[in-house]
Amino acid sequence: MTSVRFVFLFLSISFSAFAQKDYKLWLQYDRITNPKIALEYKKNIQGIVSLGNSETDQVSVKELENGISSMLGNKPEIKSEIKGENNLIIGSQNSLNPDLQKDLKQDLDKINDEGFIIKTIHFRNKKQLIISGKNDVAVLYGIFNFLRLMQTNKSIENLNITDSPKTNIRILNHWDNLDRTVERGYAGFSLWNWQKLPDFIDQRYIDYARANASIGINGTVLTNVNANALILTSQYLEKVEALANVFRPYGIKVYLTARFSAPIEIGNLKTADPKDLEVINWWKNKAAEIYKRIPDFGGFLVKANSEGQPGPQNYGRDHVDGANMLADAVAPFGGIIMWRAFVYSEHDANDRAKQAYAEFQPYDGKFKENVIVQVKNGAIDFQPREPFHPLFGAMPKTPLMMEFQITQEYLGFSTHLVFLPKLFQEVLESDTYQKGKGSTVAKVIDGTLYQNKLTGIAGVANIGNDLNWTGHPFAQANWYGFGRLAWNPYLDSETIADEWLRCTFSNDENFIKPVAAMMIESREAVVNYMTPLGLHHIMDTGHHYGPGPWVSNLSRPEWNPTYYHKADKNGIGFDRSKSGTNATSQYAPEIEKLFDNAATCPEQDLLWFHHVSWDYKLKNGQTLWNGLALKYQEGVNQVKEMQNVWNQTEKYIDSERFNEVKILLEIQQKEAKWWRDACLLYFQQFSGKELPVGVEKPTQSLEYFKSLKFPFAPGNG
Ligand code: GCV
Repeated sequence: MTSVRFVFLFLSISFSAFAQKDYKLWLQYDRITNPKIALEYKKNIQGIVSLGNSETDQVSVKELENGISSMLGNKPEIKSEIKGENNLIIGSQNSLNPDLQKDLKQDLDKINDEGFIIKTIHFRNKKQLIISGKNDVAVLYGIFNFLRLMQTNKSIENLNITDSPKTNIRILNHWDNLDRTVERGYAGFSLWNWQKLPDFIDQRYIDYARANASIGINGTVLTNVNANALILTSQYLEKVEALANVFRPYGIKVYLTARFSAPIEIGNLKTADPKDLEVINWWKNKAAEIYKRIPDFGGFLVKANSEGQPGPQNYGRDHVDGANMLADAVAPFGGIIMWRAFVYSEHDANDRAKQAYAEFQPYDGKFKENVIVQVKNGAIDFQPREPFHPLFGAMPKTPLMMEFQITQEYLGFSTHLVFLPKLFQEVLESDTYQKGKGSTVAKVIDGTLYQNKLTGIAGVANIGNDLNWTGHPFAQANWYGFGRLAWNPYLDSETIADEWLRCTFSNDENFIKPVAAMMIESREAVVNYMTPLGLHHIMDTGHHYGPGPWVSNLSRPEWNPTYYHKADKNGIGFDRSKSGTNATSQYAPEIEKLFDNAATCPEQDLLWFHHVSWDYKLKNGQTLWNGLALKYQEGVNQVKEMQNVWNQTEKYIDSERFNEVKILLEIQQKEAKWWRDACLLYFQQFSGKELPVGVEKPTQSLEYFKSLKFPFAPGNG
């Protein structure tokens, strides 16, 4: 009995230590081990003086106190006034005394409403450090930035930092259902415990807000775009209000998805026609009801007339009618509408990749001021690699916001280590040429290309109630990286990986260097073992887990992988050039020209735009068939190399996270081989060619791979 109890005790101790590390994300605040750095920090932070007293200010002081005492081993003194030197003074513009305001005037002029200043000053002849901004949330951003400087062991001796976010709406989209399942969620169930809300406030809600604020995320859409109207009933709005109250001090606004047919489903109306007066009034009253509860409610995100969701077209109206009607309802309260452009129809025989552009581009300039159109990064659907969406840059009179997917629907779920900032960066850096050279997607998104006032980036969240929030410890880096890029779309993924590793694991260069390189490589690895050379959407259908290039029996043609790869005896790939669907014509002439010609098309996108023969010569002299097979093999080799790198890290980090990642990489390696073998065996039927030297022989038959079924794969509703 005793030994059983002992074992249980032991297990629960090690379990909670494990849970704690994983749970703390990038806010570990580990003790600083470098004595020189620790000394410098101690010298410069003799006390904390908080000049403000709002809820946010209190959160700021608490975060500083916790962070600093955990990193330095002793609690800094909290002072009520600026006495002595080497204090850390925190306070927003209005709380600064006139002398400080004068000292910081130039810096305050440089930042926007959410920007911050971290500066070493000499105030009344004494050296001090000050963190300020135009309001208390901006100061909180500064504080998290300061703590990050400490976590990454940077000098704080002589600071002079001003930084402002480049986009206004930096938002997570939770595809969370009211029954707590998460569409395309691979980290457990939804964080939102609707049954216990509004009375029970889970500590997780607070830690979620902290984590988001630490990377500058300022909004969250709580519910799935495949929306349930019930969220708009008073029974649920009371719960939403409770969450909004938790998030407010952290500068996070709450948004909801609006089901277009809600006036019928919960309002007892006969129609949801956006031109119907009763419908218009219903939405106006609903908005008023929400704002009465939540005065800073952000607005609605809407998926309409897409994949079976109701919308204005059900009543012979268009997207502009629908979006503008909702925009009018929230405008008096300062709300916005994020209207999604993710549309394609089974009644449209056109190439799916062309449909969103064809439908939305003509609406340019027709939306109300408080509407922003949310566009996925590519024209199909969050593939391991897609060329940038042709709508970017093509709607100069309409604000467009980016929709990235942080959850790995098409990238191995939460089992595969894939560092997504690399993918995000590739998209943001893409040059649309819509206003000449240098018209990058980032400039469309941050509004500098067309001087849009409303700007934003959304990320489909990868968060659930798993102990480590995201299923894979490294998937935390994708949440982190998304936030950092939403703040500054020009950051590079190397910087993000470096920061995240230092804050999450260790500052030891021997750990950082190889692991950062592994993260950077991981994105190309997944492309190689799943969809090399521009292949796309060949995942098994429905759940999208594993390969399914053979699937061809679904009712909607564009749901079948065979629609996308078009492999036959003559070759492989989707001809989107002039000789095919002419999707290339949706890009600016410079890009159209580049993509339209197989010889100039970047090889990474070749099969996205061209159907080429199995003997087509690649730039490295290989035939297409050999090159494709070698790419699949390269992907597998890259995962093996990731394992080698990881296996060397044991001495630098805790054994719990080390082991967890090790096991996950073993699964990733197995699944990379599964992808390689299944795809090559399938495509070989058409190419009729042997595998080239260097490609390992498959260990199973094509029939075996085809027989695999996953009826309960997660995230599939
Ligand atoms: C929320 C893809 C996903 C769907 C998702 C949809 C969307 O089709 O598979 O699960 O639905 O995108 O973005 O609306």
